[in-house]
Formats: sequence, C-alpha cells, structure tokens
Amino acid sequence: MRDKANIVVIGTGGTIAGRGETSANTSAYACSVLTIDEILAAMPDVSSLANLRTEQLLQTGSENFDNEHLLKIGRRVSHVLKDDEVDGVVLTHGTDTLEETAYFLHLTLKSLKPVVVVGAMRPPSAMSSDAALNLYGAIAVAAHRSSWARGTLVVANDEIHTARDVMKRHSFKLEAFCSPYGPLGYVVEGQPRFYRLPLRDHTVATQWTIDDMTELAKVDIVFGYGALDGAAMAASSSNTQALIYAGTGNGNVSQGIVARLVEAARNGVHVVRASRTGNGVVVRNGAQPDDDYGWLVVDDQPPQKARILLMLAMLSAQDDRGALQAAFYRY
Ligand code: DAS
Repeated sequence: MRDKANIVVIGTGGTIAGRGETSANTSAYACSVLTIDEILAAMPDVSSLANLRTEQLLQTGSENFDNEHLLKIGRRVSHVLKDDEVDGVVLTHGTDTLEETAYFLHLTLKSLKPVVVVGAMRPPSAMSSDAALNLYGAIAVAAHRSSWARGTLVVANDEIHTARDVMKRHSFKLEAFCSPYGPLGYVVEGQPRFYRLPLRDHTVATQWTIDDMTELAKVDIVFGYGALDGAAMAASSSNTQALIYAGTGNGNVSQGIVARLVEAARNGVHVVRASRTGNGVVVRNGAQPDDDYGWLVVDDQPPQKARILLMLAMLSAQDDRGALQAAFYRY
C-alpha cells in the first residue's frame, strides 16, 4: 500500500490552461496557453493529495477535437493506466467538448482505475476562477479508493458526474455542467462522496478497446428545425457513413426532410433520430415509422453523445442495424 496515490495529470489545453489580460476577463481570454506544470505550480496544496506526474499531450481548445484527437487521448490514457505504478489519471480538457471525450473514454478504456476529466469555465487568471478548485477536486477523486470501477468521471463545481450523462448546458456560468439524473456525488474538502452509481455498461464491460482502434467512422449531426431543407442538410453532412438527426421534441423530423432521410437509409447511411432538447428518450416508431424507413433512434443519448456511441457501435456492427439499435439501449 502506498501512503499516497500516484496520479498522472495529462494536459490538453482549454480554459483551465487559459490566461486573460486582466482578472476581470472571465469570458474573453487566451485559451490553452499555460502548461499543465504552470497550472499546478499555482496550487501548492495539491501535493498533499497524491504523488503527481504530469504530461502535456495537447495544447488546444476542445472545439477543435476531431476523431484523431479522441484516438490519441484514448490511447495515451490507456497506456498510462497499464503502468502498475499509476493509480489513476486526471485529464485536463477544454469544457466545450469535454463530455464527448469523457464518454469516449468511458466506453473504450479497459481499466478499473479512476479516470477524471476536468476543465474550467474561467481561466486561472480570472476573479473567482474555478480552475484550481476543479483540478484539486479532480485529483482528490482520482486519488481516492472509492472512485475505482466507476467508469470515467467528470468533476466540475464540487460535483462528480458520470461521463455517460454529463453535459455542458451553459456558455459562461460556473455551474455549466449537469447530468439529467443528477451528479453521482460531491467533492467536499478534498474528499469524494458518492451517492449513486451509473447502471449502464462501461469500461471493462463494453465490447470496445481503445488499443485496437485505428479509425472511427464519419458520423455527422444535423440540427433539425421546421424550415430545414435538403440543401442545408447536405451542407452539414457530406460523404458521411451515418447521420444523427437532432430533431425537435421527441426526435421529430420536418416534412421536407423525411424523403431525403429515407433515401439516405436506403443508400446505406445509418440515420438516427435524436432530440435537440438534449433530454429524455426518443420513442422508436413513435413520431415516425422507423421500422419501415430503416432508421434508428437514440434511447436518452443527446446528439453529441449519440455520435460517439454510434462511431463505436459501427466498429463492431458496421451494417447490422439491429445491433446498432441495441447499443443505444445498452450503453
Ligand atoms: N475553448 C473552450 C474549450 O477548450 C472553452 C473552455 O475550455 O471552457 O473547450
């Protein structure tokens, strides 16, 4: 037994690595300029939580993260977790797409060790920045025995969320992250307190292993609205292998688009009805005859998480629409 856990903190940029010209710059600042070592140097108390090792994997805003970034992050985290001397990983990340990377890790890592993804809404230079406390909380969670076998976690604003559910739901407030069924727990005075657990399969219980992946399918998201026409839809998805249609309400599809999506499905493009509300389930064969059209529906996954899940499901069930549909109900 070690006296303190060995935690690797991997930096990728984002607001948590940002710097404003003045302390009043809470929303306008340069993103991804501080290294992970510079961020931690301003947090002397953190060394009481764990033995830390750092790595700078990337240095860019998460709005830029494509499939290659996901694979690169996943492979690196997986490699680090295989070291017997490592007890957990903290990944610092921009907040914009943090929920997607965290969900990708949640579904593809094969380890029971804690992995915590963390960002900040205000850079360390801003008044009332959440950067240091979020990172402190993330390290505290990663270092604690009670965080093992929980899947990938996200720490924000004193809360611990499961990567499956967490979403960024505000563009600038500190309480930007929430989960539709609530957080799993809190971080209180540098200690995690868990109150519930994710039920859906993750990490060691999934069929995907990051180490085996070289490429992910091209899956696009189309944002639905009443006046959406075929040209606008074509502009937001080209040469795609699958489409997540972020429909209104319960995954409703505007009349002018139905024939296009039916044709797409007939031509081998997977079409998934999701909801642009970001919450709730989409009922199969409810608003649309999905069986007749060859379409899929999400369970409760918002469009951006449905995209991640479908890219993975297509690795194991490329053209098997029954198996792809089952993935939405399992994960
Ligand atoms: N630039 C954004 C990002 O990297 C903002 C942030 O980190 O909050 O996601």
